[in-house]
Amino acid sequence: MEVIKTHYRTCNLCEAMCGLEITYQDKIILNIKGDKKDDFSKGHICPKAVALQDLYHDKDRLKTPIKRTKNGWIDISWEDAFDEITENIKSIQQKYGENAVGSYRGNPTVHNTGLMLFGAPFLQSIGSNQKYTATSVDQLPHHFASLMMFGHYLMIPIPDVDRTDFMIIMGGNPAVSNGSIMTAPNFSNHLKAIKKKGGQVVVIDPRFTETSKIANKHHYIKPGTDAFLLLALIHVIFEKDLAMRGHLQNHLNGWNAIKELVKEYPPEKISKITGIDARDIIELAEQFAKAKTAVCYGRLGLSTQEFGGLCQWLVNILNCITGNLDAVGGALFTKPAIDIVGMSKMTGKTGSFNKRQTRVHNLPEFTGEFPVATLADEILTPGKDQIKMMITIAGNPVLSTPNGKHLEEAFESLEYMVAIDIYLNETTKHANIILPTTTGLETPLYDLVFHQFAIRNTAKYSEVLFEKTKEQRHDWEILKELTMRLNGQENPLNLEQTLDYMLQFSAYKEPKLSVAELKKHPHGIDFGALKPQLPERLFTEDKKIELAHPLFIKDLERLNTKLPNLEQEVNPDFPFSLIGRRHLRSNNSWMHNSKRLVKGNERCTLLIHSNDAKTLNIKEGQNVTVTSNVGEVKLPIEITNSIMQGVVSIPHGWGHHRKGTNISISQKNAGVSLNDLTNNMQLDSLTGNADFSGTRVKIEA
Ligand SMILES: Nc1nc2c(c(=O)[nH]1)N[C@H]1C(S)=C(S)[C@@H](COP(=O)(O)OP(=O)(O)OC[C@H]3O[C@@H](n4cnc5c(=O)[nH]c(N)nc54)[C@H](O)[C@@H]3O)O[C@H]1N2
Ligand SMILES: Nc1nc2c(c(=O)[nH]1)N[C@H]1C(S)=C(S)[C@@H](COP(=O)(O)OP(=O)(O)OC[C@H]3O[C@@H](n4cnc5c(=O)[nH]c(N)nc54)[C@H](O)[C@@H]3O)O[C@H]1N2
Ligand code: SF4
Ligand SMILES: [Mo]
Repeated sequence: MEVIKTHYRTCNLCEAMCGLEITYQDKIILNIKGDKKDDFSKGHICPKAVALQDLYHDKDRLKTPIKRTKNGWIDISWEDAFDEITENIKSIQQKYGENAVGSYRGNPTVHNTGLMLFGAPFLQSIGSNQKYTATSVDQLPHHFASLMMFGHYLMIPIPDVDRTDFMIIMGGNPAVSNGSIMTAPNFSNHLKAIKKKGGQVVVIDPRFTETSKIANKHHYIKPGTDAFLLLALIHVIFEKDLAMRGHLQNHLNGWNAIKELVKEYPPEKISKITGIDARDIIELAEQFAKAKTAVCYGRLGLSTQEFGGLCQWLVNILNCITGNLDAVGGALFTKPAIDIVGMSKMTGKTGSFNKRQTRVHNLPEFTGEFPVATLADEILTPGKDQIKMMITIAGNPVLSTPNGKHLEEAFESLEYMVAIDIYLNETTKHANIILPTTTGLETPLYDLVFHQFAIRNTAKYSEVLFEKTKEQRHDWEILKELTMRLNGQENPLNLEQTLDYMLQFSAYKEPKLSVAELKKHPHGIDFGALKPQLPERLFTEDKKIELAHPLFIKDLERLNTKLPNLEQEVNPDFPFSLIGRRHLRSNNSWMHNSKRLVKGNERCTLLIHSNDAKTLNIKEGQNVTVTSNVGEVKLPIEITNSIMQGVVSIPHGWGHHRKGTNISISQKNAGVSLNDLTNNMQLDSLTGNADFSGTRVKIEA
């Protein structure tokens, strides 16, 4: 027997970047706990990190390539798999053109250094415009607002939670999600600290969430109406003469235009639309503007709605006109050791919008990708540039994109499909070949994205804990091999060498950074709190913040056309609004194969207000049918008083009952898929992001 050893690494499952301390012996994990010596996460972990061992030992996980045949799946060699895939890419492109090969990259991409570094060259070697990712069912509106206002799609302001006196949280539940586009491990503790020092936390959400429980105040809001609320808050701040230009006064374009246009949104008019009392709106605006420091943070629930682009723009405006943008205690920009934003000065990659449109629904490109809600129709609709082959990488769009059933049908119609994934699941079962990868404890990790979104400037490299077996491949090795076969050029750098190359541009010179140096700091390096960086960091041509970008002004017209509808109360065919939710022991759609994470009470339930349950005459635990204009699901109800009347909620990421998968524990805890109800035609037409919060349903016993 080996001696007991300890390994330190960062958890790769969500955005919090918690440091882990793992003790093990002979490839057996003895314990996974929080790394107290990691200054950033200070020993915090959640139950998902402990399940990393389940992922490592999971018998259902694929280790060698498999190929679908008439008689079921068979193992094939890596060599044969690479040959077959490259032949198919080439022949399909020869027959139908370059754009006939589509790709979708999912969320674990941004948690995987290899996929981050080797994904783009791979897609370049394919040369197709038909590129999709999970961004357009998630944070696209943040990128959109950043590109239009600051000139760079990754310049997203991060709440300075440790130094703020007042925080508004809209459409985010960081007490469960552990924070998103705001890497702050143990987020609940940061909130408690704001309260402890006499500050305030206000949550605005259609559900009284786990975060609301920690906050000082909660306001229920009707789903999809946040843009109106934000306009009213800004209205009050200007009307009461509480707006201030602050240190950015000489770097703001469009101040007066904003002041003028919000005149149309007095709280009295907005109150009925949002369901929030006018006095509460006024009070909130005043408190926010008068607080010494304050920050408004809007996350997933704010982005995945019909006016997600306007919402994220208005959040930035609210922070800016109260002097809290680029200010300590407000919203600040990061400068991590590998600074992708800073490096754009060399690469020129700052983001793009509407350079081309999708073929079927004429939707805009954003930074090289199209909105994934339109993917099924791009596959199913005949014509030039129709997608005939798909490559999915670390994604499960059948469960995670709107109208999953429609996408299943589309995948079935493809001539060829490849999935780079660890499981045979709801999406990958449609592939002809699945290329399995290492994951979690077997992979090296440098968080290229989450250091860029963290509340402090930090750097950390995690080495592999368990070396992969001879038959396994890392994601980056697979992509590198395929790229070489497609473009004929061998990339001379491996993963560590690529990171070394990037680290040499670090703004931090002490210590001199390299992968070797980072390995000497297994608990990470802290370069301090975020600092104001404007106007120098701006990427706009005139080095000014574009407050009143014409695209947003124009989109307000679209918002205004909604006013009469929203004032009308209920849609008789579909009287309920449907929203999603997350659980601490789920991670999107793919961690339900860990027994420890799915045990206990059924979690995939329909949350419904007690008064609504009474009206419908349905009882706790009873099965109901939920129907939208695209589909229906059956699931048990859970009665509560902590959701707005007229709103119901189904957690996202379930629906593992589909046949032909090999995820045995997930199948036993199947639940239903929220995205069998959401509509792929329902979008924020400004950004192309999916509109989940606008889903309307009816409920029958
Ligand atoms: N209605 C509704 N829909 C939603 C949401 C919602 O709140 N409501 N949330 C949205 C959000 S925020 C997101 S990010 C998306 C997520 O959407 P997706 O990214 O499409 O889905 P995931 O469930 O994250 O699936 C990840 C896939 O990657 C695989 N995988 C895991 N680790 C690795 C790895 O290391 N390498 C490789 N190659 N594969 C790996 C898993 O097996 C799984 O198949 O869903 C979105 N969809
Ligand atoms: N445990 C766990 N952690 C996760 C994940 C997970 O699946 N499980 N997923 C990770 C991923 S990929 C992401 S992107 C992040 C997301 O992290 P968060 O942004 O915190 O996302 P959610 O927890 O889905 O919270 C969204 C909130 O928006 C509310 N909401 C819905 N519609 C509206 C609306 O119209 N207006 C307002 N104001 N609120 C609305 C919902 O009630 C919900 O409370 O979490 C990450 N962390
Ligand atoms: S909060 Fe996120 S990063 Fe931290 S242990 Fe849990 S899953 Fe991992
Ligand atoms: Mo996400």
